Amino acid sequence: MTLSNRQIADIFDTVADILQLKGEIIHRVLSYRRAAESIRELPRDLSAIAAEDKLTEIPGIGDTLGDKIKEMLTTGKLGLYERLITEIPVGVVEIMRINGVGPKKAQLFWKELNITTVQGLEQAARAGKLRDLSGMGVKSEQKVIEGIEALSRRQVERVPLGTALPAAESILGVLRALPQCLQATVAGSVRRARPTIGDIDLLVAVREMSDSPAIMQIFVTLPNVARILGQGDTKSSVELLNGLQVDLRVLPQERWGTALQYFTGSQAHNIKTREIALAKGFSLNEHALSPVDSNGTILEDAPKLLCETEEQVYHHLGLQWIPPELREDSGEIERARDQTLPRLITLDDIHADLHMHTTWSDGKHTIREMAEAARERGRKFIVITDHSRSLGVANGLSIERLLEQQNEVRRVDQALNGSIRVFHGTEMDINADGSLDYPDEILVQLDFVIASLHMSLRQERDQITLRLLNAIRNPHVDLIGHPRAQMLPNREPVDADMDVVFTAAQQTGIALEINANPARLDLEAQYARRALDLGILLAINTDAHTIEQMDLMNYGVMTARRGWVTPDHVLNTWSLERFTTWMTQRGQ
Ligand code: DGT
Ligand code: CA
Ligand code: CA
Ligand code: ZN
Repeated sequence: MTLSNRQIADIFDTVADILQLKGEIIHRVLSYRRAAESIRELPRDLSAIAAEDKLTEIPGIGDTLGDKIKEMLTTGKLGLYERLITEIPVGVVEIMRINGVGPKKAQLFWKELNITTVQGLEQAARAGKLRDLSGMGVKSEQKVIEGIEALSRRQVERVPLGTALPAAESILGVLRALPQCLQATVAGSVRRARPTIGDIDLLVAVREMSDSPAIMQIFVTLPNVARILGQGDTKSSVELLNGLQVDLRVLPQERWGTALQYFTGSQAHNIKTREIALAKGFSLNEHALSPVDSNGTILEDAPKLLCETEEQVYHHLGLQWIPPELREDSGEIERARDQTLPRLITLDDIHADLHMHTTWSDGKHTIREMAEAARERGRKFIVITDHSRSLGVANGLSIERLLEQQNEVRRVDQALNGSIRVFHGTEMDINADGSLDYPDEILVQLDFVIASLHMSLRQERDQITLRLLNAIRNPHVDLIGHPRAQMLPNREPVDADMDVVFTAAQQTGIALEINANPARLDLEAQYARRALDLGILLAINTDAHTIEQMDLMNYGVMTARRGWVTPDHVLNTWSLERFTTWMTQRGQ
């Protein structure tokens, strides 16, 4: 059996861990980590890419790692990994991953006390056996215990962007109101709009660093702070009641640009920008661009370049300013150098919402209420898409009720008199056996048809792929809703063969959804980007079950931006005329 992308990424991650434990040079460790990360984000199977001999086109994969991937694909194993795991017990790798332990200490506990499991480490720590080791003490022993406790407390490692962003905004609201605060923003993975977040990184600019302590004091005593993890003048960290960690950095206004660029990341993007800076004779960090000599040593007497804006940082590097959502070292730097970054979609481009539910199935508001709320939000047209008959749990519509609903949609549409157009559609289930939940003679009567997977999501790859193909090949279906059926942060996507799915979509001209609900964000960015490359149309929809959920559109837009999506490829940026023409032509 061939290894999946995920299995290969896991092997690379463990290799990185073990190499780090063995004290390998950090460059080698990082190259395995970067490869693992890159593989997890791939929109295609490694085996398919290998068959086209294109492994080295994957960011972070060169000849060496490409060969290792081939080895795993053909033999199901990696010789290097097999060797490494005989050298170091797996438990030691786990210990290394505990917050506050790291490779050096894991090695120490193993060599000195023969500790090879997390449980063994906890016992030793509680028995006071760690404090006498060299470099340890009562305090660091306590830290180990806390690290292990945090391990069991933290059920999920990452939280959805939809949890982190509002938490960040609410803290920023408090900080921005302080007189010492000149500006405040979120950086890190939240600013890059990753679908899940490790921790929140906030930045505040002040005129003088003497303004910092007052800000830090307010920050660490916010009402939703559970614990203070550290408090200083330049950096403080807290854990919120919901378990999220927030890092706040305070810095002088004149260094805002370099700091924002640095702390937005990603690490891979920053490695590249630092290389470019070095080639231009500068060392780039969060404080400044500092002139260096030919050995890369900072020239202390030479004046440093301070940047108050990110645009200045990128300008000094000879680059166009790069939208944060693109900063993953996946081609954005090359395009910025050529001044050819795409004009990414924004929330202002969105005129429509093509997926929403009402009281007819499992929504909370009526058709009229949803339509008026959409109009208030500036939408020019919407489609009402309640669930279909098989989805009993969601009060799915029988054929009779569906047709009855159509009358009401028409009435509401007329009553609103062109101030917003309301179309009638469905979110039809793709049944477990691959059949579609309504017959063609019913589908043909609807304005717009979404087909989605909701049940039997753990089926074998062939069956899941077949279900999607049946929907894609039906000429009455216009859009596949949340195509991978993932739930963030923990429910895995379906195991469909996405190459096959995309090829079929390309042939039939069906559109694929980016579902904006932060629990879904599906298609994810890398798949959206692949769809775009193949010329497949997209739609960004809220799938709102309440009026309030219509405001989640921005998460879909951020995801699309991460996927390099430009407005023209997205149905709901189109004019009413263009959309209706497209709709009418399909299914004929
Ligand atoms: P997360 O928190 O796991 O969702 O992901 P990020 O990207 O927010 O990562 P985080 O919080 O560790 O750091 C935020 C950014 O700050 C990161 O993208 C790059 C920068 N950064 C922080 N620490 C370091 C570091 O030690 N080295 C480098 N090169 N960059 C760093
Ligand atoms: Ca972070
Ligand atoms: Ca952080
Ligand atoms: Zn839905």
